[in-house]
Amino acid sequence: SSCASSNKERTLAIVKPDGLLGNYTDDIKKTIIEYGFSIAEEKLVQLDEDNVRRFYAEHSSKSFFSNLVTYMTSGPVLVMVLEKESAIADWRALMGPTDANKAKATHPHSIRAMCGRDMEKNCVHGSDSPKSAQREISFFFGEVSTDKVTEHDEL
Ligand code: RTP
Ligand code: MG
Repeated sequence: SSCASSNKERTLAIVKPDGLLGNYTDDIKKTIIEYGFSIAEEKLVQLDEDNVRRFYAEHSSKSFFSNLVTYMTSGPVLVMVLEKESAIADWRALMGPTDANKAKATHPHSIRAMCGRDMEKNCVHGSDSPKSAQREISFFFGEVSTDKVTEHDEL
């Protein structure tokens, strides 16, 4: 109907380096489509340290931060804007809990159960609120910050 698009919400999803290198991208995308999301934007990028420090700035004081920077710069990532009604909450639910071991135990059909490994290597990211989604989408697809991210053309 003519009003359908007004209910749609956008969220930022990332297939992290372990997901990409483990060849889970096709299965993840299939699941995304099955669950009714559309992929509005996508690009493959190689993040550098500065990109990750800014993207995950909320975690800068955490003990795991330097490991997170190493992990997220270890290979290319696939960044996507997903669109549907309740996209933010629904994508978080589809990813499953942060700890992939917990995901395997309690959310066996989640994406992190499928391709994650532990508390850190959990193969996907999702925005956690409307405010985060807006910030993260413009981080990767806004006119100002996009050129700070090097496009990875070969994969
Ligand atoms: P994300 O932001 O990537 O979607 O993950 P999340 O909301 O489920 O989890 P968050 O608390 O925001 O943590 C961000 C990412 O940091 C890594 N992490 N490592 N070793 C650890 O204790 C630890 N805790 C978090 C994970 O890669 C997590 O997704
Ligand atoms: Mg988070």
